[in-house]
Amino acid sequence: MALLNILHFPDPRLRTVAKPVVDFDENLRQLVSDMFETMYEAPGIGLAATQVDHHIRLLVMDISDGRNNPRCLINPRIIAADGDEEMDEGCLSVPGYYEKVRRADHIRVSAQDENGESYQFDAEGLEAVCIQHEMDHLEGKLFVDYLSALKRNRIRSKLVKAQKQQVD
Ligand code: K1U
Ligand code: ZN
Repeated sequence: MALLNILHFPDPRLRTVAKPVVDFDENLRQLVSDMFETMYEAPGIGLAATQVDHHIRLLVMDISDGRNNPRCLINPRIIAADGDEEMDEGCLSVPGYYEKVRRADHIRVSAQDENGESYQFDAEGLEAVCIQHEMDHLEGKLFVDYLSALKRNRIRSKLVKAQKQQVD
């Protein structure tokens, strides 16, 4: 098991569009395990492979209060979406900032598990929001992209300043 480094906005690697997973092998299962460890330690309720500089269509999540309901989505697709809601979102790649984002409230998702088995499920509320947030990462998109340019640039400046202070 290993903790992985989480990329921070505005790192350009966060803009990479992830490629489909084709090999369901031991390397993939090790990455999934490391991503869960990294997400729980952060702590976060989700983590996309993009955030740890692996550009494949893989995300992990656990929105349960007990942190005991791990879920791994590989090659996820939203096959139906309904309603919309506005919810405060945070991001481990944009540390310290929470902003409201409007997204679909109910979604039906198709994905594969670590063994390549396909499955489908319905999600709503925070689970639906988290899946959409993580799937955006796989497209190189961040929640700050839904904000005004003014807000996004303010966040960028503050994070760049904080990152420089960490190096100095
Ligand atoms: O960076 C990420 O993609 C993870 C992100 C997921 C997310 C949060 C809120 C709405 C949508 C998506 C986080 O987990 S940020 C941290 C967070 O929200 C949290 C952390 C610990 C306990 C509860 C929430
Ligand atoms: Zn995020």
